[in-house]
Amino acid sequence: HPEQQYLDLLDRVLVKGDERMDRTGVGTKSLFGELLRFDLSAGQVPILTTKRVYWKTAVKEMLWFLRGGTNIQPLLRDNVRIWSDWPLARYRRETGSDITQAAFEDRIVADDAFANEWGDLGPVYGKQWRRWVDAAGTEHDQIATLIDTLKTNPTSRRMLFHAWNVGELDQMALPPCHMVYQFHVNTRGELNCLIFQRSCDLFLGAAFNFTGGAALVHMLAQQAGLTPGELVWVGGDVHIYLNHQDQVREQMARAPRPLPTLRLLRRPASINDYTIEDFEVSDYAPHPSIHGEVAV
Ligand code: DHF
Ligand code: TMP
Repeated sequence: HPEQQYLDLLDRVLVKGDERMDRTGVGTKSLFGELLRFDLSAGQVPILTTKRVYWKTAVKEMLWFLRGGTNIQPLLRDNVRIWSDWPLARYRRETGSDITQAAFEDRIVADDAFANEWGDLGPVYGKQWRRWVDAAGTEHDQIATLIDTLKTNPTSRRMLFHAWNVGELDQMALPPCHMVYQFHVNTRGELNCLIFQRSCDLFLGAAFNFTGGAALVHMLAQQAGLTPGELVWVGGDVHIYLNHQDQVREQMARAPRPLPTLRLLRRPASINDYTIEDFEVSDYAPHPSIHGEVAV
């Protein structure tokens, strides 16, 4: 079962991982340099079944990246709360306020000026993917360039986009984790994707990264006249937070179920025009969700 490699990785990290403190103060067990492969060619999509994953949230996050978004306001208007903690932490730190997360989110949604000042994460994924600014001040749309190359020169070995813009890291709420996406087209016209993720929260973030990556491959393949191939995921510092260990053990005790399938219901005119309604996931029958606190 394709999910077994993920469950085995959880086990390896728990058993063999170095235990140490990390930036957040929570502490992790961690291994360095791991690789997982997911075959997308038969329609199967890596949405974990050993816990319920809110796949629409992961796809909405990917659509937000593709629209060049860096402000959490459109996410919140779409009921996606996974990025709220970082702007909230900054707001509390800089104003001394003890506002609740719900009140902060309500204000971001209702008040554009407030959202502009406090809802932005800085030049994160969306900015770098769609509007990377070079030394001369010229903007580069890495996604448009990628799609163009997929169509015109699919044997290229230079099909990738990158979010690690060294000169802007200090303005980002969080430096990019899934920082490089490289693509490859095989002789059957299948689009393969390799994600390099420098840092991975195996219990919370990983599930979203696999699903978002698979959704991206489906969209790019459709736009370039290709079919989805393989998603190869490479992790640098792959870790389990110490306060997720019970949850991980519970998850590891569950038997994976058949993976669901993903289908795009229409072909939008461009990569900018996808909406969540374009994604159909079928036969997703996961085990119940498992809650874990995110380390900020
Ligand atoms: N920091 C840390 N420590 N771990 C992360 O995974 C992480 N991910 C980020 C930003 N910073 C991060 C962006 N992606 C959740 C999932 C992905 C994500 C951020 C948060 C999360 O909390 N997931 C919960 C709730 C899902 C929901 O609200 O729908 C989960 O149970 O999957
Ligand atoms: P770091 O910048 O100190 O590495 O912390 C980032 C944390 O967020 C780390 O635990 C990895 C996790 N993360 C993911 O796993 N996936 C993601 O998509 C994002 C944004 C973060």
